[in-house]
Amino acid sequence: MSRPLTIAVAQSGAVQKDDPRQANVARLCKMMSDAADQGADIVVFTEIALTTFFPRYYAEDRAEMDQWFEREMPNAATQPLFDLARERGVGFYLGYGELTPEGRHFNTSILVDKEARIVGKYRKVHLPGHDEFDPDRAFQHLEKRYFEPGDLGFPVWDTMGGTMGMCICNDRRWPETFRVMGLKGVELVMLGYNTPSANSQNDGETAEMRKFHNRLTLQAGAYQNSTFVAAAAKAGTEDGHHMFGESCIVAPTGEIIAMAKTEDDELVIAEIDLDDTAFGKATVFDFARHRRIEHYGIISTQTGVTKPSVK
Ligand code: ING
Repeated sequence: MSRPLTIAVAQSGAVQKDDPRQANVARLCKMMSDAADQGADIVVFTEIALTTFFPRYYAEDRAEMDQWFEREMPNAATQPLFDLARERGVGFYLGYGELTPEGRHFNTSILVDKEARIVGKYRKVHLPGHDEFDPDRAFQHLEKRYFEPGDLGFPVWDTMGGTMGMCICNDRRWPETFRVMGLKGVELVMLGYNTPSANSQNDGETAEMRKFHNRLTLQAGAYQNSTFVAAAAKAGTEDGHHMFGESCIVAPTGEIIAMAKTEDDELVIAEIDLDDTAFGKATVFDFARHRRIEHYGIISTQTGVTKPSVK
């Protein structure tokens, strides 16, 4: 018995501030069409795939940034992507800025099935950066200013032949992200990321170190929860700000089985077997047999560090 699935990670090259959404969606449609030609079942697009990474810009009036958000999904700009997905019978993950009818702002991703139905929504839980202009930083990273923390938790869905979950960018740096989905039996975690090559607070940190941390977090999340991970970068230079690529697909063993070679729009495709997640879940990461939750309490009851009082 096997459950083959062809995953296409669709890395995006740079999206400039003045690039119209329609042009950006046309690029995504081109990649979806090429992926479908190569037999893809699911295409994984990136975080904030429809626009430039706008949290790098400070606006005193937050309402000025609403131009970067989608008020409904699909909408006029993204309908062609949904139409193509239905026509080609391809599911997809798409990251974008969500502005709800109640006026709430989230860094959101959706999971769309092969009939172009939105089967799942995720809202980024771990927001990096800061909420006020920080003159000490080489550049701003204002996700805490423009988004609320996600309010949907880390759901997973049984769809397209497997148990699928989503996260977004900084979420991958927190093991809780993968473990919560692992405790729900996730077999494929899809995510997008927009990660600057430079550290705005530490110019000694190299791009190589930040690429290492990207691989480390994805490989650890995959291995420690015996799940596939498919991660799509927004890469290249946007308005002078470089973001690294290295979009990749990671096996439940933690091995990277495919990786992007460029910093442009690029498909990273792998034919996987979701049954390959079973051995790890039944042996080394058989959670029911091995975990000792009586010792884990503070992971979910304590936010920051409390040092033990000296005895
Ligand atoms: N970007 C970065 C990320 O988590 C970051 C921000 C980079 C935080 C490096 C910490 C270290 O990959 C987004 N969009 O979260």
